[in-house]
Amino acid sequence: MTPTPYTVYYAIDSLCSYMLRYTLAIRGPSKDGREISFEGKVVDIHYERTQLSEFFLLNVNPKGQVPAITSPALEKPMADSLDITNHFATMFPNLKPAGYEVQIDEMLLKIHNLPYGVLSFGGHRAQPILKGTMQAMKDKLARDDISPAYRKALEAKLAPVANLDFDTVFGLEAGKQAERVLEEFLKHVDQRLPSSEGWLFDLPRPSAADAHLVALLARMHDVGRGALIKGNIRLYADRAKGSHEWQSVMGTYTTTMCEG
Ligand SMILES: N[C@@H](CCC(=O)N[C@@H](CS)C(=O)NCC(=O)O)C(=O)O
Repeated sequence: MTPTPYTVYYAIDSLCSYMLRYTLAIRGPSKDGREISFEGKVVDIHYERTQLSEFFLLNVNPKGQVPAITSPALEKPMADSLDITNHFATMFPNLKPAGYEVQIDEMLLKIHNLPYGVLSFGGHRAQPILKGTMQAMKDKLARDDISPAYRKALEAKLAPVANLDFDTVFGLEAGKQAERVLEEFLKHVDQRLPSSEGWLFDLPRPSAADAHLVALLARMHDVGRGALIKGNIRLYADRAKGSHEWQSVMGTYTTTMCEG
């Protein structure tokens, strides 16, 4: 049977992209023997900013964010690492083994409700990069040779951040507050980890919850917040990062453009 083809738009310095790509790497066998194939397309979100291109905004993700997927099997492109993970979880049972769906969904939601943007960029020199993205949108909008549809898409992307006070939102105080939230979350995680080998909820194989969690822990390490990851969680993260699936996703990269 021909595998169903998917195109995965991702960035090499995007946490949510790593969450999705590691999910795909650990997906295991499909429910019905149908395989899928992937073509990866790198989107440079912080320097070239191709997520702001007319093609990407109008044909892939109007939010101008990665990850996103397209496929002849989908009615329309799909964005958001969690939605995409849930899509693949219906095809690959290892991502949400029977009987563990509620716990895995709860963990995934907790991860995605964390202030991981502030944890990644808070008080950090990545702020100029984010400000640069905003300026790039303004520069494109200042041109008079862009199509009305592209203009509308850029305006919609700019609107939620146009008045953002970056220095407060990503400031030192916000970073400290976000660290407290992360510490509470890590206590929750600690209670759901096995004491030695194994994965969340004592499962024998990583689930989607592990995929998103390991990527988050790697990002925290890479932005210099590794000291918050201690004891059993640190051992778990190191075990996962030693796996060939994680290494097949990471290659020689780290999860961020920041030097922690
Ligand atoms: N909730 C989304 C968040 C996606 C997101 O924030 N993507 C970031 C990279 S991690 C992005 O594309 N940023 C570029 C931009 O917003 O211009 C998900 O889980 O996929």
